[in-house]
Amino acid sequence: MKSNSYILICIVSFYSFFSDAQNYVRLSPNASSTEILKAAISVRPSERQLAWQSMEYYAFIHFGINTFLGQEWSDGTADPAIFNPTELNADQWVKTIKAAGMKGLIFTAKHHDGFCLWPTKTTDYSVKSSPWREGKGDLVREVADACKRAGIKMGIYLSPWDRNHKTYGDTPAYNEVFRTQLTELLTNYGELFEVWFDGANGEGPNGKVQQYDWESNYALIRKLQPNAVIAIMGPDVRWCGNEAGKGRDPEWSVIPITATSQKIIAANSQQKAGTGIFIPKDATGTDLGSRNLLLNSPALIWYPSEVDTSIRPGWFYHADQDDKVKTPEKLEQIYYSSIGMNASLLLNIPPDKRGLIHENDINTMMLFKERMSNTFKENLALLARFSSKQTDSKTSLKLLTDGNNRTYWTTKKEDTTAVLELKFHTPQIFDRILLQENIQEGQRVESFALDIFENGNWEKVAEGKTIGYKRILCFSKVTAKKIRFRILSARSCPQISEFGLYNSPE
Ligand code: FUL
Ligand code: CA
Repeated sequence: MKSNSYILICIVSFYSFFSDAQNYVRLSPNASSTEILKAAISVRPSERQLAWQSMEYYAFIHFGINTFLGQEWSDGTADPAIFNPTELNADQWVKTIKAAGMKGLIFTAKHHDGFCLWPTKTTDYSVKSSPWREGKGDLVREVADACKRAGIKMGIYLSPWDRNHKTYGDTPAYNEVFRTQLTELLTNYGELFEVWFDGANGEGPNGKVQQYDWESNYALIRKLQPNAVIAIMGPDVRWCGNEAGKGRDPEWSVIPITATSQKIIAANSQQKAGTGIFIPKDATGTDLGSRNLLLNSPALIWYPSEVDTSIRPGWFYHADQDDKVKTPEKLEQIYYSSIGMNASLLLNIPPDKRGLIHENDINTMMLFKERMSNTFKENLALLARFSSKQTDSKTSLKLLTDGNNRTYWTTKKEDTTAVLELKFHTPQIFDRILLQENIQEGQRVESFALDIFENGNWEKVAEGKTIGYKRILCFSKVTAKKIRFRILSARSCPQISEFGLYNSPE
Protein backbone atom coordinates (compact mmCIF):
# COMPACT_ATOMS: atom_id res chain seq x y z
CA MET A 1 0.00 0.00 0.00
CA LYS A 2 1.22 3.44 -0.81
CA SER A 3 1.15 6.02 1.96
CA ASN A 4 -0.82 9.26 1.73
CA SER A 5 2.35 11.31 1.59
CA TYR A 6 3.49 9.22 -1.35
CA ILE A 7 0.25 10.00 -3.16
CA LEU A 8 0.67 13.67 -2.38
CA ILE A 9 4.17 13.60 -3.85
CA CYS A 10 2.77 11.91 -6.95
CA ILE A 11 0.13 14.56 -7.39
CA VAL A 12 2.67 17.31 -6.87
CA SER A 13 4.92 15.67 -9.43
CA PHE A 14 2.05 15.62 -11.91
CA TYR A 15 1.78 19.38 -11.41
CA SER A 16 5.44 19.99 -11.99
CA PHE A 17 5.50 17.95 -15.19
CA PHE A 18 2.92 20.06 -16.93
CA SER A 19 5.78 22.16 -18.16
CA ASP A 20 3.51 23.91 -20.65
CA ALA A 21 1.54 26.06 -18.24
CA GLN A 22 -1.46 25.95 -20.57
CA ASN A 23 -2.33 22.32 -19.89
CA TYR A 24 -3.28 22.73 -16.29
CA VAL A 25 -4.89 25.43 -14.22
CA ARG A 26 -5.20 25.75 -10.47
CA LEU A 27 -8.58 26.64 -9.05
CA SER A 28 -9.05 28.77 -5.99
CA PRO A 29 -11.18 27.01 -3.36
CA ASN A 30 -13.86 29.69 -3.59
CA ALA A 31 -14.03 29.94 -7.39
CA SER A 32 -17.58 30.44 -8.66
CA SER A 33 -19.03 28.02 -11.21
CA THR A 34 -18.64 30.70 -13.92
CA GLU A 35 -14.97 31.08 -13.02
CA ILE A 36 -14.51 27.31 -13.09
CA LEU A 37 -16.01 27.06 -16.58
CA LYS A 38 -13.76 29.85 -17.77
CA ALA A 39 -10.79 28.06 -16.26
CA ALA A 40 -11.89 24.79 -17.88
CA ILE A 41 -11.76 26.19 -21.40
CA SER A 42 -8.41 27.80 -20.71
CA VAL A 43 -6.89 24.32 -20.25
CA ARG A 44 -5.28 23.35 -23.56
CA PRO A 45 -3.11 20.56 -24.87
CA SER A 46 0.65 20.95 -24.83
CA GLU A 47 2.45 20.76 -28.18
CA ARG A 48 3.43 17.15 -27.53
CA GLN A 49 -0.15 16.25 -26.65
CA LEU A 50 -1.43 17.93 -29.81
CA ALA A 51 1.08 16.04 -31.97
CA TRP A 52 0.17 12.78 -30.22
CA GLN A 53 -3.57 13.34 -30.65
CA SER A 54 -3.25 13.67 -34.40
CA MET A 55 -1.72 10.18 -34.61
CA GLU A 56 -5.12 8.66 -33.75
CA TYR A 57 -4.36 5.04 -34.63
CA TYR A 58 -1.13 3.19 -33.77
CA ALA A 59 0.01 -0.32 -32.90
CA PHE A 60 1.03 -1.98 -29.68
CA ILE A 61 3.56 -4.75 -30.20
CA HIS A 62 3.71 -7.26 -27.35
CA PHE A 63 6.59 -9.60 -28.01
CA GLY A 64 9.14 -11.28 -25.75
CA ILE A 65 9.77 -14.33 -23.67
CA ASN A 66 6.01 -14.79 -23.09
CA THR A 67 5.56 -15.37 -26.83
CA PHE A 68 7.66 -18.54 -26.57
CA LEU A 69 6.11 -19.75 -23.33
CA GLY A 70 2.54 -19.24 -24.46
CA GLN A 71 1.97 -17.12 -21.35
CA GLU A 72 0.74 -13.64 -20.60
CA TRP A 73 2.78 -13.01 -17.46
CA SER A 74 5.81 -15.26 -17.05
CA ASP A 75 7.52 -14.99 -13.69
CA GLY A 76 11.02 -13.97 -14.68
CA THR A 77 12.60 -17.41 -14.23
CA ALA A 78 12.28 -18.71 -17.81
CA ASP A 79 15.54 -19.65 -19.54
CA PRO A 80 16.53 -16.91 -22.02
CA ALA A 81 17.45 -19.71 -24.44
CA ILE A 82 13.78 -20.12 -25.31
CA PHE A 83 13.73 -16.69 -26.95
CA ASN A 84 14.51 -17.71 -30.51
CA PRO A 85 12.29 -16.33 -33.28
CA THR A 86 13.16 -18.11 -36.50
CA GLU A 87 12.08 -15.58 -39.13
CA LEU A 88 11.94 -12.30 -37.26
CA ASN A 89 11.48 -9.38 -39.60
CA ALA A 90 10.63 -5.98 -38.13
CA ASP A 91 10.08 -4.64 -41.66
CA GLN A 92 7.15 -7.04 -41.99
CA TRP A 93 5.59 -5.58 -38.80
CA VAL A 94 6.09 -2.03 -39.94
CA LYS A 95 4.88 -2.72 -43.47
CA THR A 96 1.70 -4.22 -42.04
CA ILE A 97 1.21 -1.33 -39.64
CA LYS A 98 1.66 1.23 -42.37
CA ALA A 99 -0.63 -0.56 -44.79
CA ALA A 100 -3.25 -0.72 -42.02
CA GLY A 101 -3.23 3.08 -41.84
CA MET A 102 -1.48 3.30 -38.49
CA LYS A 103 1.00 6.07 -37.81
CA GLY A 104 3.32 4.39 -35.33
CA LEU A 105 3.99 1.56 -32.92
CA ILE A 106 4.77 1.07 -29.24
CA PHE A 107 7.13 -1.81 -28.56
CA THR A 108 7.43 -3.83 -25.33
CA ALA A 109 11.15 -3.36 -24.76
CA LYS A 110 10.70 -5.15 -21.41
CA HIS A 111 7.55 -6.74 -19.97
CA HIS A 112 6.90 -7.72 -16.36
CA ASP A 113 9.15 -10.81 -16.66
CA GLY A 114 12.15 -8.48 -16.91
CA PHE A 115 13.51 -9.94 -20.16
CA CYS A 116 15.07 -7.07 -22.12
CA LEU A 117 14.83 -7.08 -25.90
CA TRP A 118 17.91 -4.90 -26.22
CA PRO A 119 21.41 -5.70 -24.91
CA THR A 120 21.15 -3.57 -21.78
CA LYS A 121 24.08 -3.27 -19.44
CA THR A 122 21.74 -3.58 -16.42
CA THR A 123 21.14 -7.33 -16.59
CA ASP A 124 22.06 -10.50 -18.44
CA TYR A 125 18.40 -11.42 -18.68
CA SER A 126 18.17 -10.13 -22.23
CA VAL A 127 18.57 -10.99 -25.90
CA LYS A 128 22.30 -11.29 -25.37
CA SER A 129 21.74 -14.51 -23.39
CA SER A 130 19.52 -15.98 -26.09
CA PRO A 131 20.46 -17.93 -29.22
CA TRP A 132 18.66 -15.37 -31.41
CA ARG A 133 21.22 -13.68 -33.71
CA GLU A 134 23.80 -15.65 -31.69
CA GLY A 135 23.32 -13.36 -28.71
CA LYS A 136 24.34 -10.34 -30.76
CA GLY A 137 20.85 -9.12 -31.59
CA ASP A 138 19.18 -5.88 -30.56
CA LEU A 139 15.48 -6.03 -31.27
CA VAL A 140 14.79 -2.46 -30.18
CA ARG A 141 17.35 -1.37 -32.78
CA GLU A 142 15.78 -3.53 -35.50
CA VAL A 143 12.32 -2.10 -34.75
CA ALA A 144 13.63 1.47 -34.60
CA ASP A 145 15.45 1.06 -37.92
CA ALA A 146 12.38 -0.44 -39.57
CA CYS A 147 10.23 2.45 -38.31
CA LYS A 148 12.73 4.95 -39.68
CA ARG A 149 12.82 3.23 -43.07
CA ALA A 150 9.03 3.29 -43.29
CA GLY A 151 8.59 6.77 -41.84
CA ILE A 152 6.40 5.77 -38.89
CA LYS A 153 6.85 6.80 -35.28
CA MET A 154 8.08 4.63 -32.45
CA GLY A 155 7.24 4.50 -28.77
CA ILE A 156 8.34 2.17 -25.99
CA TYR A 157 6.68 0.19 -23.25
CA LEU A 158 9.06 -0.39 -20.36
CA SER A 159 7.50 -2.31 -17.49
CA PRO A 160 8.35 -0.81 -14.11
CA TRP A 161 7.43 -4.15 -12.54
CA ASP A 162 10.38 -6.50 -13.04
CA ARG A 163 10.01 -10.08 -11.88
CA ASN A 164 13.59 -11.00 -12.66
CA HIS A 165 15.90 -8.24 -11.54
CA LYS A 166 17.56 -9.02 -8.22
CA THR A 167 17.29 -5.42 -7.03
CA TYR A 168 13.52 -5.20 -7.51
CA GLY A 169 11.98 -4.37 -4.13
CA ASP A 170 15.18 -2.72 -2.94
CA THR A 171 13.74 0.67 -3.84
CA PRO A 172 16.75 2.95 -4.45
CA ALA A 173 18.81 0.26 -6.18
CA TYR A 174 16.07 -0.77 -8.59
CA ASN A 175 15.07 2.81 -9.33
CA GLU A 176 18.65 3.36 -10.46
CA VAL A 177 18.49 0.25 -12.69
CA PHE A 178 15.21 1.45 -14.15
CA ARG A 179 16.63 4.91 -14.89
CA THR A 180 19.61 3.32 -16.60
CA GLN A 181 17.31 1.19 -18.74
CA LEU A 182 15.24 4.22 -19.61
CA THR A 183 18.34 6.22 -20.47
CA GLU A 184 19.55 3.48 -22.82
CA LEU A 185 16.19 3.38 -24.58
CA LEU A 186 15.77 7.15 -24.72
CA THR A 187 19.21 7.88 -26.11
CA ASN A 188 20.20 5.09 -28.45
CA TYR A 189 17.26 4.61 -30.77
CA GLY A 190 16.23 7.99 -32.15
CA GLU A 191 13.10 9.97 -31.47
CA LEU A 192 10.24 8.38 -29.52
CA PHE A 193 6.66 9.67 -29.55
CA GLU A 194 5.36 7.90 -26.44
CA VAL A 195 6.65 6.20 -23.30
CA TRP A 196 4.08 3.79 -21.86
CA PHE A 197 4.21 2.93 -18.16
CA ASP A 198 2.03 0.22 -16.77
CA GLY A 199 0.56 0.44 -13.28
CA ALA A 200 1.37 -3.13 -12.17
CA ASN A 201 3.56 -3.36 -9.12
CA GLY A 202 4.76 -6.29 -7.02
CA GLU A 203 7.12 -7.48 -4.35
CA GLY A 204 10.77 -8.16 -4.93
CA PRO A 205 12.79 -11.17 -3.71
CA ASN A 206 13.27 -9.31 -0.38
CA GLY A 207 9.49 -9.43 0.16
CA LYS A 208 9.17 -5.66 -0.20
CA VAL A 209 7.01 -3.75 -2.61
CA GLN A 210 9.04 -1.52 -4.90
CA GLN A 211 8.30 2.22 -4.60
CA TYR A 212 8.77 3.71 -8.06
CA ASP A 213 10.40 7.09 -8.46
CA TRP A 214 8.03 8.56 -11.02
CA GLU A 215 9.26 12.07 -10.63
CA SER A 216 12.83 11.28 -11.66
CA ASN A 217 11.61 9.03 -14.49
CA TYR A 218 9.50 11.87 -15.88
CA ALA A 219 12.39 14.33 -15.56
CA LEU A 220 14.62 11.97 -17.50
CA ILE A 221 12.09 11.61 -20.30
CA ARG A 222 11.50 15.36 -20.51
CA LYS A 223 15.26 15.88 -20.73
CA LEU A 224 16.09 13.16 -23.25
CA GLN A 225 12.88 13.02 -25.31
CA PRO A 226 11.05 16.30 -24.82
CA ASN A 227 8.51 15.51 -27.54
CA ALA A 228 7.44 12.15 -26.14
CA VAL A 229 4.18 11.88 -24.25
CA ILE A 230 4.21 9.81 -21.05
CA ALA A 231 1.20 7.55 -20.91
CA ILE A 232 -0.89 5.73 -18.30
CA MET A 233 1.33 6.05 -15.19
CA GLY A 234 2.29 9.41 -16.60
CA PRO A 235 1.04 12.95 -16.92
CA ASP A 236 0.27 13.33 -20.65
CA VAL A 237 -2.01 10.51 -21.79
CA ARG A 238 -4.70 8.82 -19.70
CA TRP A 239 -5.70 5.14 -19.75
CA CYS A 240 -9.31 4.97 -20.90
CA GLY A 241 -10.15 2.64 -18.03
CA ASN A 242 -10.68 -0.72 -19.73
CA GLU A 243 -8.89 -3.07 -22.11
CA ALA A 244 -11.97 -3.96 -24.12
CA GLY A 245 -11.87 -1.06 -26.57
CA LYS A 246 -14.77 0.76 -24.95
CA GLY A 247 -15.03 4.54 -25.00
CA ARG A 248 -17.34 6.81 -23.03
CA ASP A 249 -19.64 9.77 -23.69
CA PRO A 250 -18.94 12.28 -22.27
CA GLU A 251 -15.19 11.88 -22.82
CA TRP A 252 -13.56 15.04 -21.52
CA SER A 253 -9.90 15.75 -22.14
CA VAL A 254 -10.10 18.35 -19.36
CA ILE A 255 -10.49 16.63 -16.03
CA PRO A 256 -9.98 17.37 -12.34
CA ILE A 257 -6.41 16.73 -11.24
CA THR A 258 -7.55 14.22 -8.62
CA ALA A 259 -8.38 11.78 -11.42
CA THR A 260 -4.67 11.46 -12.20
CA SER A 261 -3.81 10.09 -8.80
CA GLN A 262 -1.45 7.23 -9.52
CA LYS A 263 -2.97 5.23 -6.73
CA ILE A 264 -6.26 5.22 -8.64
CA ILE A 265 -4.55 4.26 -11.88
CA ALA A 266 -2.56 1.49 -10.21
CA ALA A 267 -5.65 0.15 -8.47
CA ASN A 268 -7.43 -0.02 -11.78
CA SER A 269 -4.64 -1.81 -13.62
CA GLN A 270 -4.95 -5.53 -13.86
CA GLN A 271 -3.47 -7.16 -10.79
CA LYS A 272 -3.57 -10.85 -11.59
CA ALA A 273 -2.17 -12.92 -14.39
CA GLY A 274 -5.30 -15.05 -14.44
CA THR A 275 -5.23 -17.98 -16.81
CA GLY A 276 -2.87 -16.59 -19.37
CA ILE A 277 -5.48 -14.32 -20.89
CA PHE A 278 -5.65 -10.70 -19.88
CA ILE A 279 -8.51 -9.70 -17.66
CA PRO A 280 -10.47 -6.83 -19.19
CA LYS A 281 -11.49 -4.51 -16.42
CA ASP A 282 -13.85 -1.63 -16.79
CA ALA A 283 -12.88 0.00 -13.59
CA THR A 284 -13.18 3.73 -14.03
CA GLY A 285 -16.18 6.01 -14.03
CA THR A 286 -18.58 6.66 -16.85
CA ASP A 287 -17.99 10.40 -16.58
CA LEU A 288 -14.69 12.00 -15.59
CA GLY A 289 -15.10 15.64 -16.45
CA SER A 290 -18.64 17.00 -16.57
CA ARG A 291 -19.42 20.36 -14.97
CA ASN A 292 -20.38 19.08 -11.55
CA LEU A 293 -17.16 17.07 -11.30
CA LEU A 294 -15.05 20.17 -11.82
CA LEU A 295 -16.36 21.80 -8.67
CA ASN A 296 -14.23 21.30 -5.57
CA SER A 297 -11.19 20.25 -7.54
CA PRO A 298 -7.82 21.84 -6.74
CA ALA A 299 -6.86 22.02 -10.42
CA LEU A 300 -7.88 20.99 -13.93
CA ILE A 301 -5.62 19.33 -16.46
CA TRP A 302 -5.58 18.38 -20.11
CA TYR A 303 -5.38 14.59 -19.87
CA PRO A 304 -6.73 12.92 -23.01
CA SER A 305 -7.76 9.30 -23.28
CA GLU A 306 -6.03 6.41 -25.04
CA VAL A 307 -7.92 3.17 -25.70
CA ASP A 308 -5.64 0.12 -25.62
CA THR A 309 -6.95 -3.24 -26.68
CA SER A 310 -5.65 -6.38 -28.38
CA ILE A 311 -6.64 -7.82 -31.74
CA ARG A 312 -6.62 -11.21 -29.98
CA PRO A 313 -7.84 -12.29 -26.54
CA GLY A 314 -4.26 -12.08 -25.17
CA TRP A 315 -1.67 -9.33 -25.33
CA PHE A 316 0.94 -11.90 -26.39
CA TYR A 317 0.66 -14.33 -29.28
CA HIS A 318 -0.78 -17.78 -28.55
CA ALA A 319 -1.27 -20.23 -31.43
CA ASP A 320 -4.53 -21.45 -29.94
CA GLN A 321 -5.96 -17.97 -30.42
CA ASP A 322 -5.38 -17.94 -34.18
CA ASP A 323 -9.09 -18.43 -34.70
CA LYS A 324 -10.02 -15.80 -32.13
CA VAL A 325 -8.66 -12.77 -33.96
CA LYS A 326 -11.16 -9.92 -33.86
CA THR A 327 -13.29 -9.56 -36.99
CA PRO A 328 -13.17 -6.43 -39.17
CA GLU A 329 -16.68 -5.64 -37.85
CA LYS A 330 -15.45 -5.80 -34.26
CA LEU A 331 -12.48 -3.56 -35.11
CA GLU A 332 -14.87 -1.11 -36.74
CA GLN A 333 -16.95 -1.01 -33.58
CA ILE A 334 -13.79 -0.38 -31.53
CA TYR A 335 -12.76 2.39 -33.94
CA TYR A 336 -16.03 4.23 -33.36
CA SER A 337 -15.81 3.82 -29.62
CA SER A 338 -12.22 5.07 -29.42
CA ILE A 339 -11.19 7.43 -32.22
CA GLY A 340 -14.87 8.20 -32.69
CA MET A 341 -15.17 9.12 -29.00
CA ASN A 342 -12.37 11.58 -28.43
CA ALA A 343 -9.64 9.02 -27.71
CA SER A 344 -6.76 7.47 -29.61
CA LEU A 345 -6.64 3.78 -30.51
CA LEU A 346 -3.62 1.69 -29.51
CA LEU A 347 -4.35 -1.67 -31.11
CA ASN A 348 -2.13 -4.57 -30.08
CA ILE A 349 -0.92 -6.94 -32.82
CA PRO A 350 1.42 -9.49 -31.25
CA PRO A 351 4.01 -11.16 -33.51
CA ASP A 352 4.12 -14.96 -33.37
CA LYS A 353 6.97 -17.36 -32.54
CA ARG A 354 8.42 -16.90 -36.01
CA GLY A 355 8.72 -13.20 -35.19
CA LEU A 356 6.11 -12.27 -37.79
CA ILE A 357 2.62 -10.81 -37.59
CA HIS A 358 0.28 -13.68 -38.26
CA GLU A 359 -1.65 -13.88 -41.55
CA ASN A 360 -5.03 -13.89 -39.76
CA ASP A 361 -4.24 -10.61 -38.01
CA ILE A 362 -3.08 -9.04 -41.27
CA ASN A 363 -6.22 -10.14 -43.12
CA THR A 364 -8.61 -8.70 -40.59
CA MET A 365 -6.67 -5.42 -40.34
CA MET A 366 -6.68 -4.95 -44.10
CA LEU A 367 -10.39 -5.68 -44.43
CA PHE A 368 -11.09 -3.23 -41.63
CA LYS A 369 -8.89 -0.60 -43.29
CA GLU A 370 -10.68 -1.06 -46.61
CA ARG A 371 -14.06 -0.69 -44.97
CA MET A 372 -13.08 2.51 -43.18
CA SER A 373 -11.52 3.99 -46.34
CA ASN A 374 -14.75 3.29 -48.21
CA THR A 375 -16.87 4.85 -45.50
CA PHE A 376 -14.82 8.02 -45.21
CA LYS A 377 -13.88 8.57 -48.85
CA GLU A 378 -16.45 11.28 -49.59
CA ASN A 379 -17.64 14.00 -47.24
CA LEU A 380 -21.22 14.60 -48.36
CA ALA A 381 -21.36 17.83 -46.36
CA LEU A 382 -19.23 19.35 -49.15
CA LEU A 383 -22.33 19.17 -51.36
CA ALA A 384 -24.45 21.21 -48.95
CA ARG A 385 -25.09 24.92 -48.51
CA PHE A 386 -24.52 25.80 -44.83
CA SER A 387 -26.23 28.59 -42.94
CA SER A 388 -26.31 29.74 -39.33
CA LYS A 389 -27.60 32.85 -37.58
CA GLN A 390 -24.88 32.53 -34.95
CA THR A 391 -21.82 32.71 -37.22
CA ASP A 392 -19.17 35.03 -35.86
CA SER A 393 -18.08 37.57 -38.49
CA LYS A 394 -14.42 36.62 -38.03
CA THR A 395 -15.02 33.04 -39.15
CA SER A 396 -16.69 31.33 -42.06
CA LEU A 397 -18.89 28.29 -42.55
CA LYS A 398 -16.48 27.14 -45.25
CA LEU A 399 -13.90 26.35 -42.58
CA LEU A 400 -16.11 23.48 -41.42
CA THR A 401 -15.29 21.41 -44.48
CA ASP A 402 -11.83 22.57 -45.58
CA GLY A 403 -10.19 19.36 -44.35
CA ASN A 404 -8.04 21.32 -41.89
CA ASN A 405 -8.75 20.72 -38.21
CA ARG A 406 -6.92 23.88 -37.17
CA THR A 407 -9.34 26.21 -38.99
CA TYR A 408 -12.76 26.53 -37.43
CA TRP A 409 -16.21 28.06 -37.47
CA THR A 410 -17.43 29.71 -34.30
CA THR A 411 -20.37 31.63 -32.92
CA LYS A 412 -20.75 35.25 -31.95
CA LYS A 413 -19.49 36.09 -28.50
CA GLU A 414 -21.65 34.71 -25.68
CA ASP A 415 -23.54 32.31 -27.99
CA THR A 416 -23.00 28.95 -26.39
CA THR A 417 -25.81 27.31 -28.33
CA ALA A 418 -26.17 27.36 -32.11
CA VAL A 419 -27.97 25.87 -35.07
CA LEU A 420 -26.32 25.03 -38.38
CA GLU A 421 -28.57 24.27 -41.30
CA LEU A 422 -27.46 22.31 -44.37
CA LYS A 423 -29.41 22.19 -47.64
CA PHE A 424 -28.64 19.84 -50.52
CA HIS A 425 -29.74 20.11 -54.20
CA THR A 426 -30.74 16.47 -54.19
CA PRO A 427 -31.53 14.15 -51.27
CA GLN A 428 -28.46 12.48 -49.76
CA ILE A 429 -28.12 9.14 -47.98
CA PHE A 430 -25.81 8.94 -44.96
CA ASP A 431 -25.32 7.17 -41.62
CA ARG A 432 -22.29 8.81 -40.01
CA ILE A 433 -21.54 12.29 -38.71
CA LEU A 434 -17.95 13.29 -37.95
CA LEU A 435 -17.23 16.36 -35.82
CA GLN A 436 -14.05 17.98 -34.57
CA GLU A 437 -13.46 20.82 -32.15
CA ASN A 438 -10.54 23.20 -32.33
CA ILE A 439 -8.90 21.73 -29.24
CA GLN A 440 -6.06 24.23 -29.49
CA GLU A 441 -8.50 26.49 -27.68
CA GLY A 442 -9.83 23.88 -25.32
CA GLN A 443 -12.77 21.51 -25.26
CA ARG A 444 -16.14 23.25 -25.13
CA VAL A 445 -19.18 21.37 -26.45
CA GLU A 446 -21.29 19.62 -23.82
CA SER A 447 -24.25 18.44 -25.85
CA PHE A 448 -25.41 18.36 -29.48
CA ALA A 449 -27.94 16.77 -31.83
CA LEU A 450 -28.47 16.10 -35.52
CA ASP A 451 -31.93 16.37 -37.09
CA ILE A 452 -33.27 15.70 -40.58
CA PHE A 453 -36.25 17.50 -42.10
CA GLU A 454 -38.87 14.96 -43.06
CA ASN A 455 -42.57 15.36 -43.96
CA GLY A 456 -42.58 18.92 -42.69
CA ASN A 457 -40.99 18.06 -39.32
CA TRP A 458 -37.56 17.97 -37.78
CA GLU A 459 -36.64 14.50 -36.64
CA LYS A 460 -33.66 13.75 -34.40
CA VAL A 461 -31.35 11.05 -35.80
CA ALA A 462 -28.33 11.33 -33.49
CA GLU A 463 -27.20 13.06 -30.33
CA GLY A 464 -24.15 13.16 -28.15
CA LYS A 465 -22.47 14.95 -25.30
CA THR A 466 -18.80 15.71 -25.93
CA ILE A 467 -16.96 16.20 -29.25
CA GLY A 468 -13.34 17.06 -28.40
CA TYR A 469 -10.60 16.23 -30.90
CA LYS A 470 -12.91 13.94 -32.88
CA ARG A 471 -16.40 12.52 -32.51
CA ILE A 472 -18.14 10.16 -34.92
CA LEU A 473 -21.73 9.05 -34.45
CA CYS A 474 -23.26 6.11 -36.33
CA PHE A 475 -27.00 5.85 -36.97
CA SER A 476 -29.37 4.05 -39.33
CA LYS A 477 -29.21 5.25 -42.92
CA VAL A 478 -31.33 8.32 -43.59
CA THR A 479 -32.20 10.19 -46.78
CA ALA A 480 -32.52 13.95 -46.46
CA LYS A 481 -32.40 17.17 -48.44
CA LYS A 482 -32.33 19.43 -45.42
CA ILE A 483 -30.68 18.79 -42.05
CA ARG A 484 -29.68 20.74 -38.98
CA PHE A 485 -26.97 20.38 -36.39
CA ARG A 486 -27.74 21.82 -33.00
CA ILE A 487 -25.23 22.68 -30.31
CA LEU A 488 -27.34 22.50 -27.18
CA SER A 489 -24.77 23.38 -24.57
CA ALA A 490 -21.14 24.49 -24.48
CA ARG A 491 -18.71 25.90 -21.93
CA SER A 492 -18.03 28.90 -24.18
CA CYS A 493 -18.53 29.76 -27.89
CA PRO A 494 -18.15 26.40 -29.63
CA GLN A 495 -15.29 26.19 -32.13
CA ILE A 496 -16.07 23.49 -34.67
CA SER A 497 -13.13 22.75 -36.92
CA GLU A 498 -14.52 19.97 -39.14
CA PHE A 499 -17.99 18.69 -40.02
CA GLY A 500 -18.55 15.58 -42.11
CA LEU A 501 -21.43 13.39 -43.26
CA TYR A 502 -20.66 9.95 -44.63
CA ASN A 503 -22.37 6.87 -45.93
CA SER A 504 -20.93 3.47 -44.99
CA PRO A 505 -20.88 0.68 -47.60
CA GLU A 506 -23.72 -1.84 -47.29
C1 FUL B 1 -1.28 -4.52 -18.60
C2 FUL B 1 -0.19 -5.58 -18.54
O1 FUL B 1 -0.19 -6.25 -17.32
C3 FUL B 1 -0.49 -6.49 -19.71
O2 FUL B 1 0.29 -7.62 -19.74
C4 FUL B 1 -0.32 -5.65 -20.96
O3 FUL B 1 1.03 -5.27 -21.13
C5 FUL B 1 -1.23 -4.41 -20.90
C6 FUL B 1 -1.05 -3.48 -22.06
O4 FUL B 1 -1.04 -3.70 -19.72
O5 FUL B 1 -1.49 -3.82 -17.45
CA1 CA C 1 -11.50 23.30 -40.76
